[in-house]
Amino acid sequence: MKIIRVTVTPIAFRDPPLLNASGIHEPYALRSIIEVESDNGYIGLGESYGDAPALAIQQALQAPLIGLDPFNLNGLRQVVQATVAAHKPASVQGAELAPGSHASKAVSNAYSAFEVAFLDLQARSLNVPLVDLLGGAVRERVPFSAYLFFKYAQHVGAPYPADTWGEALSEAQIVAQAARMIEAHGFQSIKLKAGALTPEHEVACIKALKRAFPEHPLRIDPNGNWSLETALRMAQLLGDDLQYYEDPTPGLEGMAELHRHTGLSLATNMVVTDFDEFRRSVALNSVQIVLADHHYWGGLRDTQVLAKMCDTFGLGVSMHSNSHLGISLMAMAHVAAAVPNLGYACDTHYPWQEPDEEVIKGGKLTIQGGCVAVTRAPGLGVELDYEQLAKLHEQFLRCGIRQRDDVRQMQRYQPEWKAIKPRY
Ligand code: GKR
Ligand code: MG
Repeated sequence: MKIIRVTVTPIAFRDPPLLNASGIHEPYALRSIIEVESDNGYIGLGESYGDAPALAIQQALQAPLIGLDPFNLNGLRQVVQATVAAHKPASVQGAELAPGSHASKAVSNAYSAFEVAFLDLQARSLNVPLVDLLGGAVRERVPFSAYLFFKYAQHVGAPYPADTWGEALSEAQIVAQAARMIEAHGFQSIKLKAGALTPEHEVACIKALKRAFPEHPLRIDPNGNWSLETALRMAQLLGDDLQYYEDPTPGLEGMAELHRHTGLSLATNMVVTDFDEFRRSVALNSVQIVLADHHYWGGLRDTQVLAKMCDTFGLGVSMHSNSHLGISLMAMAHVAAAVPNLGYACDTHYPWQEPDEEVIKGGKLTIQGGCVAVTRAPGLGVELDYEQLAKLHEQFLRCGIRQRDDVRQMQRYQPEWKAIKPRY
């Protein structure tokens, strides 16, 4: 089997004005859609970062991958390494919440983007679901959590009509957001993205959620925007309200000290983002739960390796998310289905994406009872809708955004806004 076509299409889709530690989401999120076609007529799909540095490498890989056997993942890795070495990607400022833009992750990001498409292609040609290539599903349905954000009602400059979620800044508005998300998708656990408003207010919102949803495990994620002192103070206020405390304070050392003082379970997608940081985290006992993300951990197979290592070192494992569409959601579901020790509902931004902006046939995938059902059709079990792909590509060309920058976007609301970490 030989690859005869590789196409990387950048797309942009509407993204609500969601607040976070860096600032605020821009009106459009960027992704790339990857197609890898083999000489027996199958097409494997992938979805990855669409920010300029990641996209440049993905596009540079289109030609050198022609002729490769899609079963040759070691060959893919060699081609990716050579292409990244030739490109020397630079680090991007203001994008620390978009791991796709970290220069140090260039090889694992690019490898992952194509590994998923290669595995999809392998599975389609073998007529099996992709999860079977990962050892088979230990669960048919993968749990996800309701991912809440503080948000404004409308983007600055009103580039398109306001979304239907409205403003969410107060306790009551956050509880209403959770209620709507749970009503629509049946989520069984709740995550609040924090680090945006004052820590005391964000903790008060957790308390309000606890009163409204006493049975739902809760998490708060300030993205390292609280000093150690603040994180300790908030831990006291939070008591045992949380299932886990996600990235409250920056750095492996800070997290280790927080755990030493509080005994709380700490989760991360910020201080353990590669195997070297994993090793250092184990030595310091910095975190107890690693939030994997195949997009920057080097693909579906390396995510399984990470999960195995978590098991070996007695750590929990779950999954992190950035803004994404259905190909990524299904890739997450297939790998999560093949991770026996997945102990917590995974994150997903998916409910925030508009129903008319899915790139797969049939529109948005359903999340029911808080779970995504793992497809049993060959490969990832999803097909590209080429009209939607063309529409979202057009939107990419028009929107003018080439690199996520939540800091610069916040400066459009507050010109004096600065990137400060930790802010509180
Ligand atoms: O989309 O604003 C966001 C999130 O803050 C995202 O960028 C983070 O990477 O969801 C992520 C997280 O759990 O840290
Ligand atoms: Mg996080």
